[in-house]
Amino acid sequence: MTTPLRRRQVLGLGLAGLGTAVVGPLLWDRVQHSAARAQPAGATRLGSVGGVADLELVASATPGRLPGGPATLLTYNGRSPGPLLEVNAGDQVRLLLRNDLQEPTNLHFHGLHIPPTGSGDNVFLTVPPGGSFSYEFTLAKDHPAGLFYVHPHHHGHSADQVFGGLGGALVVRGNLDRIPEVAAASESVLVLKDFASADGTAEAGMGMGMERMLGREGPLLTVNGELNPGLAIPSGGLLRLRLLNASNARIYRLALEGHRMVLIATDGGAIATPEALDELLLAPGERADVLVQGNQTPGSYRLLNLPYQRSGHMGMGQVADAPQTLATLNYAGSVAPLPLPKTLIPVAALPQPERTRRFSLAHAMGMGMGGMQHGMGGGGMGGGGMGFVINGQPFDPDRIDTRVSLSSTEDWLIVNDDVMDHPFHLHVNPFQVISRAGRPEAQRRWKDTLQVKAGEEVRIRVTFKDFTGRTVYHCHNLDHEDLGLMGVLQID
Ligand SMILES: [Cu+2]
Repeated sequence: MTTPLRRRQVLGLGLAGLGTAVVGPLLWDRVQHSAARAQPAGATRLGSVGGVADLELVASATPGRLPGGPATLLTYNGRSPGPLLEVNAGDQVRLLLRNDLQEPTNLHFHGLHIPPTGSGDNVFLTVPPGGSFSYEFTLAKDHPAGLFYVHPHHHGHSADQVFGGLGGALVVRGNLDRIPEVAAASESVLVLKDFASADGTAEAGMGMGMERMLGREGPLLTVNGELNPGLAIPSGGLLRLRLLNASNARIYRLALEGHRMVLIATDGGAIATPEALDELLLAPGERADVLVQGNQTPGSYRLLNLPYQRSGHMGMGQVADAPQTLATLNYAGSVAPLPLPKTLIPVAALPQPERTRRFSLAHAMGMGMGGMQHGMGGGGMGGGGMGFVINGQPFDPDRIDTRVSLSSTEDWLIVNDDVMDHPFHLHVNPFQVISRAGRPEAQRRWKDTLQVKAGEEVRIRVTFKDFTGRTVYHCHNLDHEDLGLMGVLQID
């Protein structure tokens, strides 16, 4: 997964000349853990063998280095991002999580269609400090192939732990990978994540309460833990970039100099027809799979993060006014031109909804401490009792907010009644966007995380398939989630 650095660029944030700007590779040698399992310590990639994935992730605070000095990073197996996990549809997955942190944690299998209960995608579990838990589930044989996201989801700690470095990509291989043109492409998984600088600065000049209210962004923009890694493409070649926004709150607006990005999958699902894009917006938790053709004059081209103003910033915090370089695409060699696929995988229309529900996302001032205890978590927030609510209520793990029937289909109106953007995420079942601000979506696509801008209203449709149990929906700006923007869904 990690591409050798061709050229390092230190971001224009007063960090020039501070030397190595690498998070992941530096941590490679620092892994001290040796498990009884057949995994090389410090491996960048862990996969399944013979239909069984036997995986282990150790969450710990690891000494590392960021531009500006030494820093403590939160890592899986000594790495941030954690090792790339690679499994096949139909695999039996056993994943032992060991918690070497000083606080509770757990795992969420973001985007996977697996049970939300027991040892599945159960975010109500607590793995205490020094404890461990074995997540065990089987992926259906027809589970969508795609890019998924493993990250901590312990309410009150999610944002701190993701912002500190915990998270990693999970690839499920399947039908999309067998399309000949897609199979012929070379592939890079790019985990996009911003870090606070070594002195802990997220957004300079703002109190912690305000940072958390907006959602913390860091000034160091990394790809697979590196600043400006190189990506190689031959003339005529096809490169499949699998993009994951693993940031706490940062929304990326991506563009590749001189090239269009040809979208083939959104979140965890292929689309029906490839779609050429000049730029791509990726909110936290969102993924996109794009093909890039090596059809330009050989040279170097930057993968850029274009300026994006999150709603509600009102001039506060860092909003870059110039494109920032994330990675560099370098031409090397040539091959006979590889074609783009013409069609991908049909996305069937969901049945007509049996009912429509409305979810209003907002913030609330001056909430009583009793009501906000769950929302505040361990982080504290200052700002005089400000939190976030869905339909007027902050998260309470002991309250069921929404009850649905197994196999039923519903439309959900996600209404952002706030002044901030709120990327909406539903666990376990993917959804389709029906309309945005009353305008129908051009192409059906599978989503599990969706940017909903301030003031916007989006209609999504979801069928609650296969699994009963309790799960959640929430804002994937994880500071907002920890501050209460989450609801409990019971599927009966
Ligand atoms: Cu939010």
